[in-house]
Formats: sequence, structure tokens, C-alpha cells
Amino acid sequence: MAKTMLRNRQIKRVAFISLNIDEEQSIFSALEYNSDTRFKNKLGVRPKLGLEYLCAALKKQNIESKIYDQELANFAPQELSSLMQKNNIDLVGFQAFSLNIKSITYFVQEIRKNNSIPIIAGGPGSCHYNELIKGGCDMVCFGEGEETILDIVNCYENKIHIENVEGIAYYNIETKGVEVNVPRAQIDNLDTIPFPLRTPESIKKYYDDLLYPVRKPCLTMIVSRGCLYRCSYCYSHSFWMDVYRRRSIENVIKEIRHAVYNLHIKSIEFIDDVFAVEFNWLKEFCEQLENEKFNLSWSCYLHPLSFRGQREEAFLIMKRSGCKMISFGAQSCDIGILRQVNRSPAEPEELKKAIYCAKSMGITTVACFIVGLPGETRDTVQRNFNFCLQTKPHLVFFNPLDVIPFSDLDSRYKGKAISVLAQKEIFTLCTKYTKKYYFRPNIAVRILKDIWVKNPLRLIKFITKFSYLVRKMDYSR
Ligand code: B12
Repeated sequence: MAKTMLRNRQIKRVAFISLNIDEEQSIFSALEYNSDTRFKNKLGVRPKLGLEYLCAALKKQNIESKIYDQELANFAPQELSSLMQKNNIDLVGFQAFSLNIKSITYFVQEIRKNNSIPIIAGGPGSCHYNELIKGGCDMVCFGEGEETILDIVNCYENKIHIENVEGIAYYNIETKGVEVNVPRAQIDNLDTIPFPLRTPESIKKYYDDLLYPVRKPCLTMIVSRGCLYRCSYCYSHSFWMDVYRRRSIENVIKEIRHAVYNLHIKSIEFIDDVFAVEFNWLKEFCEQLENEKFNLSWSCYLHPLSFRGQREEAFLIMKRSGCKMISFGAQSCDIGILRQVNRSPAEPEELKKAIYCAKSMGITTVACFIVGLPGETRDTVQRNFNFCLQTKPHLVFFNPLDVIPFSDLDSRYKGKAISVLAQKEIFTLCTKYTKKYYFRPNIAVRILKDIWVKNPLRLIKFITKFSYLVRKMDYSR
């Protein structure tokens, strides 16, 4: 626990920390290995968009901030602690995921050894606020952070009382307990939020070798917050309080224009849970993007039911405006499983049509499956694999189910077994089917052809990295 409330100080420099989500990698490997050996074969490192938004909010108040990304720099806890001291940091903010809570508390304790500065956390892992505060964080921010971070700064500068900072939990030094303040209303108009803070240099450091159809430098962007779906294994809809908000087309185009002319980007990865959602918005957006003649390529995530009924028209306008790759969150093709996770039994048929439709237009397709959902058996996984062999998406992923704390699935099963498959078998099946898919000569040739057509310069890199990773792949490690 934090021992004192470190108020009455000026906050001039803020450090946001993004740790690896793998605890062992985050704490122990960072101590043992240097970054070159550990990150050589990573397929990609994405910008931390949520933190870039926070940096922009602070910049508007003339507060300097910097993102320390462990995926790029591989700092050990002691190193980070010294950096905070050396760089005269006044406030440290960790981005929390359920999977890195322990690492955060380890880093917090290390930072506290050399620095008497406030340490806060926020992000999707904020639901673990008790653990974070008991682990040494002074405050935890719930939900979106652009307004809260400014109030937090004001609180440390004694301009606002801690009890009046909406949307946080904090350690009360008087009661020695954790207090939870009233929630903060979500920002009504997303267009009022400053664009994420990026620089040409920061963009160059990030890459995703799987996104082979798009050219670098690539930017991640979102056009909405929240998700209209309520999939039981996902935490996104809860995090965004079951509200879906979208930016105006003008606002998105303005951000793109700025990125094209000032950051010289060549492509965009839209990382909304489900991109666009409404056909009319999509149509207008794509038309405006095409008219601007930015010559950008882009990718996005869609639901199997996205633009059902108008799919052909939707994919065509997407393609015309530069869409090169669509990832579908398939999760399962078994109707019983889909029903159990609050998804529609119509999905497998619709997904099939979506994959065929996108491929016929020359758009690269990706299908992602989760192995281990309720009702999963060896047979259902085999059937998902058969579905892939039949529809032949360019890339296919079989990921083991990670039960996200506080998700609907977590509350329903409360630590009990979710399917008849043991964890080890789930890992084995994911490894086996991923390898089986890519080792099929017709599948491998199809991917290589697609790269050759869309981005031949990526061919050698993709082959070396991807084949290494598929060969070495073992989810159980
Ligand atoms: C795109 C995406 C990815 C992408 C890119 C992530 C990235 N680095 O940008 C990829 C595929 C790489 C990815 C990876 C992972 N993801 Co992800 N991802 C998302 C997704 C769909 C959007 C994230 C996003 O950009 N949101 C938009 C920005 C604006 O919001 P934000 O990041 O949450 O930030 C805001 C607030 O959270 C807050 N905030 C954030 N950090 C901090 C810190 C402080 C100090 C403060 C005050 C506030 C604050 O302020 C920000 C601005 O408002 C979300 C679902 C969703 N819609 O949120 C899942 C989601 C966040 N991911 C999730 C998970 C589990 C992961 C992985 C751990 C998966 C894994 N097992 O590897 C990794 C973690 C990797 C990492 N370190 O980033 C979960 C998190 C659940 C949880 N409780 O931990 C989510 C909610 C989806 C789900 N399955 O339920 N992800």
C-alpha cells in the first residue's frame, strides 16, 4: 500500500508504462536477457493507442508525457525505476490488463524504492483495482481516461479534492482502506477528444508483420468506442459500459489527413472491436476516403454478420477506398457453442459468404478461432479446422481461451472447467491445427501468392519470420 498521499506537487512530466502481458517475460526475462535476443522473432508490436490518447489530453494542458513500452525497450524493474528518477518524472501511470497486474505491482514496488512520486494505473485491468491498490498504486482510473487523468493531475496539484475525482478508486491513508468514487460519465461527443499523440519517430518503431498487405508506416486508429455485441468471453462491452459511441466521418478524416501530411503514413489498421457497424456510415466514410486520394491501404476487424444483406456492396466500397485485409472474429463454427457465448447460430453460414465475398474482391481474409469455449470437444475443433480448409481464409488463428476476469464467462463458471478439454489439450489442439493449416502446400502457396501480388517487398521477411514462428509454435510453453 502507498503510505502517504503525495499531494501538493506540480506535475510537469508524466510517464505512461506499458508492460508485457506475460508476467515471466515482463519481470524475469527482462532481468536476464537483452532486447535483441528476446524480440527478434516477434511478429509485431502495436502502438499503445489508449496511452497516446492520454498523452494528447495532457499535452493540451502543457504537460509533457512519454510512453515507456516494454515491448520495445525491454526494461527491467530496476532500470525503469532509475529512468523515472533520471527523467524527473512527477507521475507514473501503468496501463493495466488482467494478465499484467502482478507485474505492475512488482514494478511499482521497485519504483517506490528510489522515487517518492504518485503512481497510478488504468486501462482494461482497472477492474483489479483492489489488487493494484494493495500492490502499491495510489489510484486506479476506471473507463476512459482523457478527462480523469487531468483531474488526477489537478488533485496532486491540490486544485481538486480526491473525493471529487470521478471514475477512480484510491487508497485512503486515513481509513487505510480502498475508496471508490462515483463513476465518470463517458465523453458524450468523441469528436471533442484530441487526436492521439504520435510522432513520425514513434510510428516507425511499431510494426505488424502479419499485416502484409498494408505498407509501412502504419498507424492504429479507432472510429468508435464500445461494442454492440455482448460475447460472453469478452470484457470490452463491460469496460465501455454497454454503450457504443462513434466519431463523425469528418473527425476521422481530419485525423487521417493530419497523419498523412504530418506523419507520412501509408496505411491504417482500424482496431475497433467491430469496424463501422452501420452501412450508411461505412459508405460515406469510404467515399470520402476515396475522394481525398490519400492512396492509403487499410485493414479492420469485422463480425461474421457485419453488413449482412449488403455485404457485396460494403466490401466493394471498402476495397475501392483501400481496404486490403479483413479479420473476422469467427471464434467457433459450432452452433451450440455460439449460442452458449451469446452469438448467433447464423454466423457460420454468413462467415462463409463473407470470406468468399472478400476473397473474390482480392481482399486478404483472416479468421480467428477460440479453442476451449463452453461445449468444445475435439470434434468441434476439428470441424472448425474443416471449415477453414473449405473456405481457405489467407490466415487462420486458433487461440486458446483466456478466461478474462469479470467477463460473463468468468462469472458463469467461477473457476470451474468450461469444456471437457483440459488446458493442456487446448494448447496442443491450437498448436496442432495452426501448424496443420499452414503446412498444407496449397494454403502456403496461396499466402505467398497473395503477398507477391500485394506487397512483394514483404515476402522474404514474412517467410522467414512466419515459418520460424509456426515451426516453433507451442502454446503450452
Ligand atoms: C485492438 C486491441 C488489441 C490489439 C492492439 C492493442 C494495443 N496495444 O493497442 C492487440 C491485438 C495487439 C491486443 C492485444 C491484447 N489484448 Co486487446 N484489445 C484491443 C481492443 C479491441 C481495442 C483497444 C483499444 O485501442 N481501445 C481504444 C483505447 C482508446 O482505449 P484503451 O486502450 O482502453 O485506453 C483508454 C482507457 O482504458 C484508459 N487507460 C488506458 N490505460 C490507462 C492508463 C492510465 C494510467 C490511465 C489513467 C488510464 C488508462 O484511457 C484510455 C483512453 O480513454 C480492446 C477492446 C476495446 N474495445 O477496448 C481489446 C482488449 C483491451 N484486449 C484485451 C486483451 C486480453 C489483450 C491481450 C492481453 C491478449 C493476449 N492474451 O495477448 C493483449 C495485450 C497486449 C498489449 N499489451 O497491448 C482485453 C483486455 C481484458 C482485460 N481485462 O485485461 C480487451 C478488453 C478485449 C477482450 N478480450 O475483452 N489487443
